Amino acid sequence: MTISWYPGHMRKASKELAKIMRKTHAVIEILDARIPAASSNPLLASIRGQIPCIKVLSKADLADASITRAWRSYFNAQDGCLCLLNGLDNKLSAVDVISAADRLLRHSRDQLPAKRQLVVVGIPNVEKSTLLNQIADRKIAKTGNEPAVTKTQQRVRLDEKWYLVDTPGLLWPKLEDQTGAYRLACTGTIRNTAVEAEDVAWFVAEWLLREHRQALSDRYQLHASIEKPEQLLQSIAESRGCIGKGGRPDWHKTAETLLNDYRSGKLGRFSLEHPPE
Ligand SMILES: Nc1nc2c(ncn2[C@@H]2O[C@H](COP(=O)(O)OP(=O)(O)OP(=O)(O)O)[C@@H](O)[C@H]2O)c(=O)[nH]1
Ligand SMILES: [Mg+2]
Repeated sequence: MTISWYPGHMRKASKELAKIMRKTHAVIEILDARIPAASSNPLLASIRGQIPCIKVLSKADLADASITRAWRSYFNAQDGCLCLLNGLDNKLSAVDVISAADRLLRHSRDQLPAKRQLVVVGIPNVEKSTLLNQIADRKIAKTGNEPAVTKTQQRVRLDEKWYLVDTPGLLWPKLEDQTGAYRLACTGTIRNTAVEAEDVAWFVAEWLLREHRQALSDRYQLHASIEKPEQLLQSIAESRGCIGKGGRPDWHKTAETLLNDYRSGKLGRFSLEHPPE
């Protein structure tokens, strides 16, 4: 199945984002630490243009720590860019974000107005609103473990100089790279009505069997003979009681079980992407 998801509210949100860029001094682009390449939205790159960017690798608690460090070095080597990590075990504060923005803008300090604006952008469900609440230190924006929770921009004052704007999660009109699209789907970025859970679980099963066989064996007590995705899914259906009418496996429930285990980190901390050499 070809994955594609660009609902009308995203088209509208991208226009609204372009409008506030003129008054924006730095952008905070949130990337999923497990898939920093697939979660880099080309539409956001073009809307941002040359505005300095803090890249935040989010949900770092779910990604491989050493691969995430390599990604941080990769982004820190880019012009006009500074990379920070955020996760349950390493929460960014307003001080971290403001001092990163000040460092990024140190050469143009004299031309900056008294009131400055940071805008949080990124794909859906990547923790933009969570970060806004976290650094404002109060619950302002609605958050939720599903894509497209935020539908409108929301602005909050951080200190006497800095304002922060939360924005709706954005994808782009055509997901040309379907491997990237499947990575987005398996981390929970694409609304579940726009994908088949069984297809996404198959993608995850193939990848885990190839790269993280031991983690699968530990969680599902796999028999050594299991090599193929269909065998893995059959085994999960049996061991987790995902059985439907007539005693046959309920493939949808089986798929959701595997996806939930992966997304919640129960299988381990795994990154799907390495930085380019
Ligand atoms: N593992 C992990 N999950 C997190 C973390 N922060 C947030 N989450 C999860 O990410 C979900 C989505 O967070 P939101 O902040 O609503 O995401 P968003 O980017 O604002 O999403 P949209 O508004 O839909 O674009 C939350 O419900 C949490 O389940 C984190 O540091 N680690
Ligand atoms: Mg949000």
